[in-house]
Amino acid sequence: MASNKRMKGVSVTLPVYTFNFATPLTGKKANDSDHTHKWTIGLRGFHSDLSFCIKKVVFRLHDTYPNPVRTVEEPPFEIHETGWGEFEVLVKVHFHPAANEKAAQLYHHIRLHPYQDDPAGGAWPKDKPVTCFLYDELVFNEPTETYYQILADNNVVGSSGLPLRKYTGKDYAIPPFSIQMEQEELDRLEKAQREVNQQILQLRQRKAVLEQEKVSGN
Ligand code: SLL
Repeated sequence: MASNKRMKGVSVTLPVYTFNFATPLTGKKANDSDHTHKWTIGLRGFHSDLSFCIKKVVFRLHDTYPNPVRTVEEPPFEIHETGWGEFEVLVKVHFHPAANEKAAQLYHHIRLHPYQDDPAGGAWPKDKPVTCFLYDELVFNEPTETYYQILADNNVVGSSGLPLRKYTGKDYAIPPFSIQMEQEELDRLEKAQREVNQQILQLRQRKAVLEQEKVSGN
């Protein structure tokens, strides 16, 4: 039954990511204009095309582009362009009316250049796309009953939807986000915390020794 009633105390999180891929333009196309790269920017979820919960995505490009506001009403929620410079894109996510939610705003900085060597240590191969992935979460606090049902029907409720393991294959278009990656980050934070605690302890001990020496006049 359709209901706009909100579910008190309920919060549903949908992991998503914005991405861009870029490759240098070569040959004839490169001479037609001052554009140096072709690129794609988009928004994706982890195991479905997101159209069950998103009505449209509006990408706001740099003002140097003709018609900088690009609206995509169907999946895949992505656009293809060419250009010469990097810039920040405002990605506005509009939900279905049943959600009764304001549009969410995400930001993605388009990367055209690798700024690093190939993981193997060599120069970045010319034909290898530069990729940039940004993890994000769409959080629905106290969703309407109708929208909650839509989210539940699409397995968003009760599971993060993230893959268990980090992708290690060769497909450049697949991001590394996973439970494993999250755990590795938590482990790094915990290790850093332990090290800081250890240093604090050592400094306290050193201070106590110094204070003791002062008192006893040594
Ligand atoms: C920069 N601050 O200077 C940035 C701006 C703008 C990129 C980058 C234009 C495409 C067109 C284009 O690539 N703009 O002329 O149609 O790097």
